[in-house]
Amino acid sequence: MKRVFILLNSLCFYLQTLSGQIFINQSGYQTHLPKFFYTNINATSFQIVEENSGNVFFSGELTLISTNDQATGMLIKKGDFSNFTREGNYYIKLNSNDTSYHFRISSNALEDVFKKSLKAFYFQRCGSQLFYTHAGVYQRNACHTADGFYHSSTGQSGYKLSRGGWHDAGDYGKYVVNAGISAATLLMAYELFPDYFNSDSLNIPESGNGIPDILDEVKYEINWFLSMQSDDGSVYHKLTKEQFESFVMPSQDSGMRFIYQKSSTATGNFIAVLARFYRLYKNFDSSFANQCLNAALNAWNWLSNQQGIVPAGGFHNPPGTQTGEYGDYSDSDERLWAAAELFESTGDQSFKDYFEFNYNLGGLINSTMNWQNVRTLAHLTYLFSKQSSIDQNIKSQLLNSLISYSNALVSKRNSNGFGVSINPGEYYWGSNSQVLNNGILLILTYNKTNDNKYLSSAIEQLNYILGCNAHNFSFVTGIGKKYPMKPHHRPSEADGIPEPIPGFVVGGPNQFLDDPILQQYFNQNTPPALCYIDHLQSWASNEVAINWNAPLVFLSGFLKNFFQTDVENDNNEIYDFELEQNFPNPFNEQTKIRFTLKSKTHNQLYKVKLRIVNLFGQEIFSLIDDFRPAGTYEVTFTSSYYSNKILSSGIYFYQLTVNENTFTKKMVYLK
Ligand code: 9MR
Ligand code: ZN
Repeated sequence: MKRVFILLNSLCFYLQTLSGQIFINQSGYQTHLPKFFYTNINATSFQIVEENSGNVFFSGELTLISTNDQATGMLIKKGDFSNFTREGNYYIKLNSNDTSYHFRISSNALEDVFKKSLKAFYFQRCGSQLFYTHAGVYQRNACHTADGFYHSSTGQSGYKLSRGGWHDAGDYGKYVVNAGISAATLLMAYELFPDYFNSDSLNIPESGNGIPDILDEVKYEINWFLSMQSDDGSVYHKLTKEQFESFVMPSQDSGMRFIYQKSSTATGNFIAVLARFYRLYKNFDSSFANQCLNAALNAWNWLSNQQGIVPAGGFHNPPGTQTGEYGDYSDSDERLWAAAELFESTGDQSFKDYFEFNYNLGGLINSTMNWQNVRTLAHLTYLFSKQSSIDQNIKSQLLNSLISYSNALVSKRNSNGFGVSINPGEYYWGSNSQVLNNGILLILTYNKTNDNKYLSSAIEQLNYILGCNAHNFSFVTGIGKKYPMKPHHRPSEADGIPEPIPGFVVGGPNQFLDDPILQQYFNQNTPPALCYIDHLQSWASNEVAINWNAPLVFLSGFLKNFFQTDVENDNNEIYDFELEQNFPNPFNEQTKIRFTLKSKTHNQLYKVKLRIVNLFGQEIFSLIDDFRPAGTYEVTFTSSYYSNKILSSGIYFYQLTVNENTFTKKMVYLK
């Protein structure tokens, strides 16, 4: 009887997933970014209908992606309305008359997910009270202020004060390895795109202190990191209980919490994060920053004296401990990463030598970063290095490897339903974080190449997380129409508030069925991407974790911010020159750019620059760079004229600088 019930249950779940649907980014679409949706309905065309008026503003054809997508077993078609940029509220209607959820097109479509996913780190804070002003209904008491006791396996006894930092995930443990990649991913976002991540008004306790909130939030973790260092420079692996806590509020969680053995992987992570934090924080508070650098250098001294991985064979939970392990077989990637960050922060030759001697031992960029493998983070730091002594040859090898790795991601995106960049076989515990980290790599490749296929592929990774997936489900709490209501997150459950704490991405589909709930609902024949359930006890598909949220912050923050509408200004009145909209626009091959210099004094010469830049403000073409007298000028821009550069379809800007003033207008190139 029970068996039948279970079978029926999973069948219903399966059928529910497969009925005819339209899959959209439920958070909405940024006005000027490419826009895609998917459907498993065998229609041929679609319309974009305005919510209030019922008017049709756009129509297009659907493209068949697969009649039997391997990851989902579904027929999947794709719609593209990238060229539709009218802001408002809409829904999609197919020629079969099926309709989608309503959604918005707006320059703020991703703002909510960005802010909430960053604020989620604040909600993970351990050791201090969360007040109503910042936490609202999710206010709570301070927790775990008396940590922690040395576990007997350390060979030490007694107590070491270690307070603060973020709870790792749905549990209340704190693990240096996983904290490392989480903090580093947030720091990377800020370091590479400071203008997009410098908000100081997230409403955390430090907001308004003149330091970007993302750095304040990471600093909260850094203080805990510092407390996990031992006198010899090494770093303890984790601070947890022996068993996972029950579903109580953190302040109600009692029992002994232990500091476990030191490990070389934790130490390598510690060095990398503290070194990176030092260079980003030194302009705000040099004495604290120096403390971080010194801690990193002490840790390096210890690490470089260890021949192999510590403890031998890698960290393992001692008998009697069942909390997270974050075990690893190799620490060579952590060591490489530590050296890369120390080099970038100090310019010191010895770190450069270490990196250059070891950088290609495990290949170049050939994997997506995750808590166990941070080699790619080491490579990215060197690739984006600002040190002048950098070896250009190594840099270009790294760039080439990034491009070819991203090319492989783009082909996965093209061949899989929903544009997702993972194949069947890759839906393991935390698969959503690999999707998001792939998105970061695609953004970085776009940044280096200006090729729009990387940008649109990155966007599809976020779309997948926010609703373009077989579950027609936003995997982020509090975002979209349908999202996890029962995440495996102790405070979200124990607070008695039905609505989970917002801004957390859950681990997502897990074809390896690593928990009893997944095993109850699915089996080996379930298509991989369907192995997800919004169930409190499905910790292997429905838990939250700091290392999964960090790439969500990166991707949503980047995509929300990188198209800055405020670069377009009305320049007719105050200035003595005028820049007109290019014509035609959008253009194919050729467009004309006109501007006028209105002379006030006879014989005045203006210093004039006219250039075309990409979305990052990087110059692609220089059209004029000299002195000009007053008059009206018309420049014809021919895309193919610049035979040495391939211009891909997309949004560009043309910028006119006259003496000290720069004006920018947007233009769209459609091949
Ligand atoms: O994210 C981790 C995943 O890659 C591992 O397969 C899994 C089992 O070891 O552990 C995950 O991390 C969990 C950690 O061990 C304890 N806190 C919750 C983490 C997320 O589920
Ligand atoms: Zn706590």
